[in-house]
Amino acid sequence: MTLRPEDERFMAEAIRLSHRHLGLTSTNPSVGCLIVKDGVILGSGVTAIGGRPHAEPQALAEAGEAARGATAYVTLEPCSHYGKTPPCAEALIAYGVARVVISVTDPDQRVSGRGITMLREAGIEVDTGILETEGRRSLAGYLMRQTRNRPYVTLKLAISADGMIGKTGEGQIRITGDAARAQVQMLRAESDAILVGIGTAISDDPELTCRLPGLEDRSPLRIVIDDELQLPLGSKLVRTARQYPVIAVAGHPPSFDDNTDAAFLGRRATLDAAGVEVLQSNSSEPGELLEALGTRGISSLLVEGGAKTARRFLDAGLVDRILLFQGPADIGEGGIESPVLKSNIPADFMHVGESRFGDDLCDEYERGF
Ligand code: AOF
Ligand code: ZN
Repeated sequence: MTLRPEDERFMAEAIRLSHRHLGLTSTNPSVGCLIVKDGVILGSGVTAIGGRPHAEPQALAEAGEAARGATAYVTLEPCSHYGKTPPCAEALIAYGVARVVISVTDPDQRVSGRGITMLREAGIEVDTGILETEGRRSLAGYLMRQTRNRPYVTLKLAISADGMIGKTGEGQIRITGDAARAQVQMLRAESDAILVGIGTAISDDPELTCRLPGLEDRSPLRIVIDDELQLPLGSKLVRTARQYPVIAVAGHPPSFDDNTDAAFLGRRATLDAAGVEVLQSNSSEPGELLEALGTRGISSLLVEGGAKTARRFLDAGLVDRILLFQGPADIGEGGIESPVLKSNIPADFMHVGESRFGDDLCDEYERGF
């Protein structure tokens, strides 16, 4: 491995670029690629919305003839398979790139080292593992789905200064300010799906869309854990279901179709008619639901509460990242205690970030995988 001083700088730039299409390329990862010669970026590409074209051919096309002898920085190992597009490794060879710098190797069985081998066999110098931690973070959803057939799960909680996530009987209350709320909307845009429990769906009547100007179409698939199918027809979720898809997860096993429970079947038919998809999954096993979501191509899931739902995922060991937003005010009497606080984050999580949004703080914790 012969690293150059500028390698990390350009890889960081390629990773930043890949963020542009996070949540928009599933089941493909959002990959960033730069073509660089003599310290100058000649071409850049990010996996297109919908997953194709891949990043490399776009960056190469932009660089054109000048790509000959250049270095390509790619956040994921270039593909080696004839999928819906020809292999990116072949394109890099054809354009005459001299060196390829990769952050993360691709676990896809069709690639998995073969992309690197193809490049090396063509005489191209290849270096891997550059900014690997950051690269893996940017590809977390893709990597999790590829290796464990489930989405990468981020638990987001907004807590008051005294550690509460709400107040009994008061629905949505303001805990954090506008800047933190905008950040949460951005997280929604970057996620394939978002999930809440029925308690939150009823008490808060959330819409769970991304309402940032210009990013409305990046709203994630909205999922409610709704064991008995109590989601009200008048809720914002149901009323917007035809525009932004909603799944209600009933707590019965997939085989359940018991004609004796006519009330349940009636609610199922009513929700279905309102445009809400009903998915039946054993409610005591969040892993079963995650597997079903992984199979559908969902790579990243944002869990937004409430306390019971958060606990279900935490207890099952199915949270990969925790984002703890903390507002400056107390809630006091009647507060609903947060399932996690800074003081009792599970031991297998590492504190990896701390940011400020107006008067609010956001701490980020990650579990390696
Ligand atoms: C790259 N560059 O920008 C991306 C890659 O269905 P296909 O044919 O598009 O192939 C999907 C696979 O391609 C995916 O599982 C991953 O291995 C790779 N994604 N590869 O060289 C890219 N998005
Ligand atoms: Zn490719």
